[in-house]
Amino acid sequence: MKAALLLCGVGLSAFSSAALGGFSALNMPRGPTALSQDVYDLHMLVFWICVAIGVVVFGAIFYSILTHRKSRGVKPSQFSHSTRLEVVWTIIPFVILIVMAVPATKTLLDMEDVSDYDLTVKVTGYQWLWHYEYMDGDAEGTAFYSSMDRDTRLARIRANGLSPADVDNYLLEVDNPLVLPVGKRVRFLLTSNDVIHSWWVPEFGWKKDTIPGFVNEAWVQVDEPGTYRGQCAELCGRDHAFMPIVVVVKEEEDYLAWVDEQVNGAGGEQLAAPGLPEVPRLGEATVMGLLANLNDDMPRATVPEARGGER
Ligand SMILES: [Cu+2]
Repeated sequence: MKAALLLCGVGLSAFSSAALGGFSALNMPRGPTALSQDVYDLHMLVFWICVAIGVVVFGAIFYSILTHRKSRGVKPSQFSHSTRLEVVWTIIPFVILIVMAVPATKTLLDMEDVSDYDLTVKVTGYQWLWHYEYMDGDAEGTAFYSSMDRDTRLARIRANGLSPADVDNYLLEVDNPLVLPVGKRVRFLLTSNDVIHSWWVPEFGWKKDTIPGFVNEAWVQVDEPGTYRGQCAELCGRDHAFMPIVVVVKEEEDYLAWVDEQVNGAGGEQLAAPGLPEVPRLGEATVMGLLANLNDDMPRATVPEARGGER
């Protein structure tokens, strides 16, 4: 009997640690930025408040069912309208809401504050790829399209014999990733050429819609070099699931080498994918003009339908 209990105990603890390990994989990622840490902390605060409320409410229900049931001869009390109770259950939720609202407001304000940036990248959504343009800083003028990589495209077609299992980062890899310097405050200006898309890298802690005729703003400061992946998070059409986002964050030196390659080397030519149209380049003043005068003269370029596989 003791052995069976011990076995049960070991089994249970193994199950719970596996469940906890799995939980962190299911949970929101912490991310490499101070902002994403704040978002994660906020998420966990609200989560644990919900857990506590659940435990208290269900605890009260089960306690009442078990100890005050009819079969134990308990007589129900006949009172109605307790003013004291009404006051208590109004004040407690109010306090809980304040506890959640204060850090949430602080984080939201921080998220929307795009001042004091070091460089600006304009992101334009297309059905179904992204266009990035560096509007200032060392890489000013660099612009390129970023679409799903060739191996993933091939693996999507069964006749190729290439299995998705054989492709690294299937559906999450691009030909030209967005490259950013580490520790720099990057402002994004996000817009769209055709329909609404949404630029989302989960580890950055936010997503932002890209809307035709509008320019949305967001920012990120990544403090750890690395590769961060995301996808379009808006149902934008047939190939909605096939417009991944890859952001490569490089150390200052590596970033400058990349910039040099784009500005002076062959990088620019490679990046101008054949068959894709030139996107009109917008200056800072133009973008600000657009913000003030929405829906007017939004530059449009059409992307040819047959793009896949020819690269
Ligand atoms: Cu999209």
